[in-house]
Amino acid sequence: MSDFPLSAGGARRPLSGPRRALTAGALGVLGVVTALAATLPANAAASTLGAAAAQSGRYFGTAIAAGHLNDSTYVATWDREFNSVTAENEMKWGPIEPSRNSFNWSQADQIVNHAVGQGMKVRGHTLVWHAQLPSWINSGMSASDLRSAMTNHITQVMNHYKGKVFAWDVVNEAFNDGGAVGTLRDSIFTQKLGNGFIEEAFRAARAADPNVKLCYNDYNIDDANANKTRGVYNMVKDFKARGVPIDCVGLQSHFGNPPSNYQQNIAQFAALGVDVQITELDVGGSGSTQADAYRRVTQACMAVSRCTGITVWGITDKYSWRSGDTPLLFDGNYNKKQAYNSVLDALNAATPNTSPSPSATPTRSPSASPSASPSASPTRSPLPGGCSATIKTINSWGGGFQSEVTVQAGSSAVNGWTVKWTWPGGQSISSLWNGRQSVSGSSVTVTNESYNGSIAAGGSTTFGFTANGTAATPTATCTSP
Ligand code: G2I
Repeated sequence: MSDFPLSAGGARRPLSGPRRALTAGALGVLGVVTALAATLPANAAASTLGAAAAQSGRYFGTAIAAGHLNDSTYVATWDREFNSVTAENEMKWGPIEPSRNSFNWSQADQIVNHAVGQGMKVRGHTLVWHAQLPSWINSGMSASDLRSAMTNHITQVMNHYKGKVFAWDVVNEAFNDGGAVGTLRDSIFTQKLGNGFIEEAFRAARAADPNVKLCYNDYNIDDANANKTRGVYNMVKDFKARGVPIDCVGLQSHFGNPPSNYQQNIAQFAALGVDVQITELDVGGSGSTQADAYRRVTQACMAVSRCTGITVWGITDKYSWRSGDTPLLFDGNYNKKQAYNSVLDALNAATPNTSPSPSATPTRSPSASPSASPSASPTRSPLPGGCSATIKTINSWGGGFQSEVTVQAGSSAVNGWTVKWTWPGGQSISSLWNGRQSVSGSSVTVTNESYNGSIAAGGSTTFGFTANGTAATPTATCTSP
């Protein structure tokens, strides 16, 4: 299957415009800038995209690829123009967890650390997606194994970026392009976990971090009336009605022209009580046609208070995933295109009454409030040659909690471990990862998986679970054969 979803977006994918049209457009830029400058409000003279967006409380971001960070003009343009970033590929499941429960943070960290150093926001992209999966996720897995892998992935990645990422694309591109309203794309997730995998992923994400915005992100959901849009709309409405945590919808917006009802579409999602973010904007074309499309997209977002920010899918046409369409705001030589000026102008023209307001902060479902103070069971010193286990509460909410258990080897390496504890008050595990559980009444026994049984002398590994009931940290014992 192609990784590139615009085979579907192809219906609206336009305009592999000839380069000479772009050049003509670029030559016209000076005149346009002069004409527009005269119409700018006196108080709105920001000269970069990020600063202009910030005037109405919004962000303007770009996708960044770690592989281009050695291009100094790329980095300089990023720093100058943008106040938010999305890693183009580096946080996807395959790149970041290439082997099970072993994470390669380095490339994503490079992007995040640079952004944080510059005071930028960071969007997390993406936790659960059918594409760019690691090869160890495969059809040989059982449903419970895939569920454990998914929960662990969500938990570990969100924990790593806690406090740095403000919004996560929890699930990406789960809906079908054709067919009846509400049909999901066939994937390993639907095959093993059924349609409920989306809800499971959002619940696991909220348990991992109650303070980050959780988004559903997709392409071709820009037209207010399209079947695909209706499917996502119905899902968000249902999630809101049932208290499934969701805070935002991402409209990727890879297109040639925004649909005429694009603003209405943003407004209809916002009316469900979620933020809307334009997450991967790129508009094929050139010159004034492209500039006009970009202007209409920006104006549509500025017109809806819950449209909180825009991210373009790259800085320069030369590195775009669809570079033949010249879809970005800077040409291959980092010159500002006509589209750049139309976006800057539309950002500067945003009126304060459309600013995202505090009342737009999503309300959390009651089940999502974090515990005031995480607690841990007493640490026991490992016996020489043996192991010890400590249970720590990571999160708790009305009726449930999430824990992490650290298994530590003593002065000798451990090859296989078993952790046991007894629940004090009727708690029960709903999902456990990185271990195999067996339960007998209130007694729980967890043994290692094949991939995490060996612990070096003095080293440790962790497993985790979510459970029903009041958070508890019983004393656990650990034995190794
Ligand atoms: O396809 C456009 C976007 C649609 N929405 C989700 C986004 O995550 C997606 O981004 C694109 C990246 O822009 C591409 O850069 O996702 C593609 C993969 O589905 C990315 O392409 C991959 C290539 O397929 C790999 O061969 C390559 O190793 O980029 C990788 C890194 O350059």
